[in-house]
Amino acid sequence: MKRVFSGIQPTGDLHIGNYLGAMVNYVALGNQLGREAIYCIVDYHAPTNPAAYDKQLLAQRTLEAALVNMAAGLDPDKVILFAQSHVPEHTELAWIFTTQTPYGDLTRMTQFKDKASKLESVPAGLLMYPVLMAADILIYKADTVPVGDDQTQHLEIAREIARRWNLEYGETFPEPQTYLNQDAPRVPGVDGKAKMSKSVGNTIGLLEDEASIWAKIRTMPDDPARIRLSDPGDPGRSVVFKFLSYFAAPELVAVLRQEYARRGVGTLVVKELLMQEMMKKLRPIRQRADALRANPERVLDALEDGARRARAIAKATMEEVREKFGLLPRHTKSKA
Ligand code: AQP
Repeated sequence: MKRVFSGIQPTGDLHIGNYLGAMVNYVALGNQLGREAIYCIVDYHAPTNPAAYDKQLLAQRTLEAALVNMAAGLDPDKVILFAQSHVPEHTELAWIFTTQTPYGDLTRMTQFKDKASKLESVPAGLLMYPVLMAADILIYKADTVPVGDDQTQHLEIAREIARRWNLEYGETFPEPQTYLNQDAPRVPGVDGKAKMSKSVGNTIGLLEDEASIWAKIRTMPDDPARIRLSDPGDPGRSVVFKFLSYFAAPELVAVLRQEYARRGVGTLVVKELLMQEMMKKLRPIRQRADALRANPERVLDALEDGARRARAIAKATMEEVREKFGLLPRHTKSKA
């Protein structure tokens, strides 16, 4: 059976970067026959970045992340959805992998260097993040991992960990492949520069208030090639057009590009259309989120059922791993 796995952090409000880069593919792969899809709210990853972790909010955010994924189309009858901490085998496997992973492989990770450079005191967990991520994936022997391209380097390390293990302890894990949304592998922030990230504060939240979204779109940087209205402009350099291409039909984008090039429309019109097209996609998600919020038991039940199903797979892998790793099996007391 082919297996898909991915995780999403409960570190704040999910944004359209998470949605386009990863969640859209969670749903698409979850609907494919012949694949088992496993998705996890990775609550043990959240405290690795002290700037994004809040013990008062962690449980609520974990529930909310599951709720938003269900509102975005994840069907817990078709996929396994659960909270990472409900399947403790993830951290057990992560420890075994930690003992087998060279320190230098972890210190060269771009995300580690980036995040660590902003902290006064760097938790060891931030360094170990990719090892826990490898354990999250490999404990299910998953071969396909839908993520944004910011995770490409972490997937390389997961493959290396699998390869090293298979060589040393015998064939156990597949080498998991990154599965990108080719149309939106890295969604830029509303500033048009850095990747859209919760920690940078350049996001559009999936459930954000419409007035607040419009305020962000209205003030998005304009096309740098159109300083004066008479300038021809270049939609290829315009972040507004980029966002439009995520949400509008390609025919509409093509017509608008032509109109824009012959100066028939200005950026404000494109921004208004972007708002309109984006809300067409986001409104149904909000409606489903409201319905789930009125009935949180549905989300809690889905997580409970998901953890039970995930744990059955994780336990079987750990039995195999413990034996291959050479640990003393637990002894069953004889009755005599
Ligand atoms: N801007 C993005 N474009 C495409 N994909 C993205 N992802 C995140 N941002 C973008 C993908 O979303 C999935 C879940 O991400 P995460 O929970 O690991 O959070 P993150 O990558 O840490 O998201 P942020 O907002 O960037 O958080 P901070 O600021 O804390 O680092 C992943 O598959 C990710 O690739």
